[in-house]
Amino acid sequence: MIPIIDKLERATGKILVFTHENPDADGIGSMLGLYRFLKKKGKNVECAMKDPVPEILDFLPEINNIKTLQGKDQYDLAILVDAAGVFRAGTDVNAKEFIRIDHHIGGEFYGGYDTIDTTAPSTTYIIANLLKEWDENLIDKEIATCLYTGLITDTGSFRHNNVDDRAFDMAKFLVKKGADPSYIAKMVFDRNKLSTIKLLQETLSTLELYENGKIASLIIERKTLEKCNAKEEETEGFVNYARSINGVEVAFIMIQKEDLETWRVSLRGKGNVDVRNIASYFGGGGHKDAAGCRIKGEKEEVKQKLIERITEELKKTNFALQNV
Ligand SMILES: [Mn+2]
Repeated sequence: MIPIIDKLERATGKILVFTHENPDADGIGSMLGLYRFLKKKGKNVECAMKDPVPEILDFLPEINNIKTLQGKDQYDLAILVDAAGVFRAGTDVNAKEFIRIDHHIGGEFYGGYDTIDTTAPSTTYIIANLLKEWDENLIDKEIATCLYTGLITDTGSFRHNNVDDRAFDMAKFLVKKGADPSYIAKMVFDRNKLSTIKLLQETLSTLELYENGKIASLIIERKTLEKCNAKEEETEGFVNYARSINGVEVAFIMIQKEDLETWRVSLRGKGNVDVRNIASYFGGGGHKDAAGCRIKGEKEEVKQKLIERITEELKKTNFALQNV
């Protein structure tokens, strides 16, 4: 038996399932799917995260049962999903023991029950496999909906380079279990708010290209968010418009934080440049085609630093190509 299943089967204390701050659909889908399954198993389980639920995910089953993560709550066992370490929770977590279920490379390890597969298309994929192995009959339409949602969002609707036959096998399994692909796609992709589209319009007007069109940048300042009456979570996916331009190898978006001096940077690649190298240079992390970091400084200065670093990575690629 897989160690983590054996461990959870035996667990009798208070269990927490939690995910990272600025949560995405894979983090929340993983958390809710596992939470509902453990509840059905009769476990004393809670799920919590630091930030409010992104409105776009309000359709997920069990969404109203998510608590606000607070350091003062004490747990016997805390299961972190879709994050490289407890530090990603954005707040203190009090537990006697931690387990990590994730697909990010590197990060913190808590022991032999950690279940990490860096080749998995999503964390919901890993959780679906575990639950299937543990007790397939307990996977209902609600759990399947949570897990399928993480699978389609983390794979960019089965378009990213993390997609292989396993992703489609899992999609088939979850659809058989009741996940409705058309309904979920509609809920996730076709409910844009007017404020989001207005913000997109403003954001696209900041588009700039560098290095003969190989690098593309977008910038969102705090005042633009305010002008459009939009929240930061509405910027999800904007960077992909810059990435989608023919010839662009690396696209990035800089989003100004509340303190006005920190920029949250999302980087996207197309397979030729490992954008994780760029993010990790600035203390961040992620995957080969999608990574992020935070940089402090003035707008132009931060942008120049990023462009310089990306140009370095591009050179490596050109050099590698010339030597083939
Ligand atoms: Mn993920």
